[in-house]
Amino acid sequence: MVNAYFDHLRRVGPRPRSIPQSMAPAYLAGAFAPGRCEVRAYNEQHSGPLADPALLAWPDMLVLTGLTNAFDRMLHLTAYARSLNPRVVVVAGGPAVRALPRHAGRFFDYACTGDVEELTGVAADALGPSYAAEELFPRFDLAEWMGPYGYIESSRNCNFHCSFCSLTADGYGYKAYSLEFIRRQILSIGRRRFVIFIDNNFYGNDRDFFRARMALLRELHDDGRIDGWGALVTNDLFGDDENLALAKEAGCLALFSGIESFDAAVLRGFGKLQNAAVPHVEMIRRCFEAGIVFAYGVILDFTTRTLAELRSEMDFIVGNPEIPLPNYFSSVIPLLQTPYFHQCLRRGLLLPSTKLRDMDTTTLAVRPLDPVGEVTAFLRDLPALRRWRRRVPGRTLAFLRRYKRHLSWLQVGISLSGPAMLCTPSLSSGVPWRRAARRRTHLTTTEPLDSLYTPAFRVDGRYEPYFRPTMITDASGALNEALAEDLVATEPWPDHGVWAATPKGW
Ligand code: B12
Ligand code: SF4
Repeated sequence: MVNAYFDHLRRVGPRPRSIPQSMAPAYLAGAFAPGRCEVRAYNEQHSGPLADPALLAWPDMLVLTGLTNAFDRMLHLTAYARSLNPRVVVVAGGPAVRALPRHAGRFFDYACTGDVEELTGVAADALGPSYAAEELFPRFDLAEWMGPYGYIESSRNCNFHCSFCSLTADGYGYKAYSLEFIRRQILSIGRRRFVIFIDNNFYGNDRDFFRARMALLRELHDDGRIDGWGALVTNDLFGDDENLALAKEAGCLALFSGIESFDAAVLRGFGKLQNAAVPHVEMIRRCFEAGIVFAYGVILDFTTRTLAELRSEMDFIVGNPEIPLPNYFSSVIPLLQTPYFHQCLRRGLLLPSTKLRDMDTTTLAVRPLDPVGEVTAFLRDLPALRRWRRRVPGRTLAFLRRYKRHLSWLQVGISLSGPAMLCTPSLSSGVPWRRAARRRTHLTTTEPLDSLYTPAFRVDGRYEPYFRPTMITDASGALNEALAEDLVATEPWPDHGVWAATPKGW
C-alpha cells in the first residue's frame, strides 16, 4: 500500500514531522486477510519518494492512493513496479482516480472510485476470495509513520458542499462509523497517548452522535487510555458553547477548522456558509478561553480577490493577537470536478499548459485579477511570510499573554508549532525548501517539473510515457482532449454564490 506524494514546496525527502499524515495505506491494508497475505505499507509523505527497486519488485499487488495532484506520482510507481515485475497487479484509488476514472482506467489494472472496502472485492477478484479480509479493520501496526499520534477516522466525507472541495465533487454522503468501531480503533493504536481525528468534519450533522463520541472519549480519557485528542471540525461546532465544554471534559487539546477567510462575502462565494454563521474572532477567543487550542487555515483566491485585498486580510490576521497565526495560507486549487473547477473552466480561467501536478497550493493555475508576475512574486514570498515575518514574535508574545492561563504547556507548544512551520517551512523536513524554490516560477505554464519525473532507475520503454505530466489544458488553454470524457461537466455547476444557494441535497 503506497501513499504517493508530491511535496507542495517541491522538497524531495522525508517529512516525518508533517501533521497530519495520510492514513489511507493503513485503512487499505485492512482489506487483506491477515493470515493469508503479507502486506507492507509505505507513506511517501512521511518517508520520501519510494525508489527502492527491491521493495518495488516485491509485491504481487501494488495498491496506490494519494491526493488529487499525486496522480502522476502513482504513474511513476506503476512504471517502476511493472518494469521490475511485469505480473504485478496495480490497483489505484482516492481523489485523483475519482476525478479521472476513465483516464485512470488506461493505466491501472483496477481504477477504484469507491471507498476502501472496494479493495476487498479487488483482492478477492485478483488473488482469490480467501485473500480478502472478512471485515476491514485498519492496520495501525503497519503505519510506523504515526509517531506518537493515533490518526483515526470516526466518520467519512462531509455534510457540507463547499464549491472548492473535492468531497463536493465526489458526492458521497456523510457517514459515521459506529461507536464500537471507534472504540476498537482507539484501543488498537498501541501505546500512543494522543488521538488525532482526521475526519473531514468531526462535528458532523448528528448532535447525538457527537455527544456519544464525547462520552466515549471522556471515558477513555478518565481511564487513562489516552492523554488527549484533537480533531478537524467545521465552524458550526462553535455555535453552541456546550460543545466546547463537552470536548474539554473529554480531553480535547486542539481543534482545527478551515476558516478559509475572515470575510463573509468570500465564504459565501465558496458556498461555505457554515463558516459565516459565527463571528470568527469571538469564536476563536471562546475556544481558547475554554482551554482548547484553535488552529486553522486560510485560502487565497486570486480569481476573485486582488492582491491588495488579500494582503489587507493577512495584515488583519497578523495584526490581531486575539487570534493565532494560521497553520497555512494557501492559494485555492481548482481541484478537478469541483464546482470551482468547472466555473474556472467555463470562464476560461485555467492557464495554458496547466499540469495536474501543479494543483498544489503554491503554483498559480488560474488567471488572477492582478498581473501574473505580481501574483507569482507574492506566491514566492508566501512560504516564509516575508512581508509579515518581523511582526510575528511580538504578536505571538501578546497572543500568549492573553491565553497562557487557559492552556497547558503542551497546548502552548501546539499553538506555536503551526505558526513556526508557517514561517520556517524547513522545520517540517530536513530538506531546505529554499534550494527547491530557486528553480521555481510558481506559474504552472512555465513551472519546471520535479526531479521525480526523471526515472530513478531504468524503466521499460513502454512506461516512459508514465513520466510525462498529466496536462489539464493544452498550450492554448483548452481542456486536454484526453481528459475531456472525464472532465466535461455532467452537472450544470452554477457560479460561486449561486451554487451556495442551491445545495444538491446529497
Ligand atoms: C492527511 C491529510 C493530508 C496530508 C497528506 C495527504 C496525502 N494523502 O498525502 C497533508 C498534510 C500533506 C495534506 C495536505 C493537503 N491537503 Co489534505 N488531508 C489529509 C486528511 C486529513 C486525511 C487523509 C486520510 O488519510 N484519510 C483517511 C483515508 C482512509 O481516507 P481518504 O484518503 O480520504 O480515502 C478515501 C477515498 O478516497 C478512498 N480511497 C483512497 N485511496 C484509495 C485507494 C483504493 C485502492 C480504494 C479502493 C479506495 C481509496 O477510500 C477512502 C474512504 O474509505 C484529509 C481529510 C480526510 N479525512 O480524508 C485531507 C484532504 C485529503 N486534504 C485536502 C486538501 C485540500 C489538502 C491541501 C490542499 C490543504 C492546503 N490548503 O494546503 C494540502 C495539499 C498539499 C499538496 N501536497 O498538494 C482535501 C482534498 C485534497 C485533494 N483532493 O487533493 C481533504 C479531503 C480535506 C478536505 N476535506 O478538504 N493533507
Ligand atoms: S466543510 Fe470542509 S470538508 Fe466539508 S465540504 Fe467544506 S471544505 Fe469540504
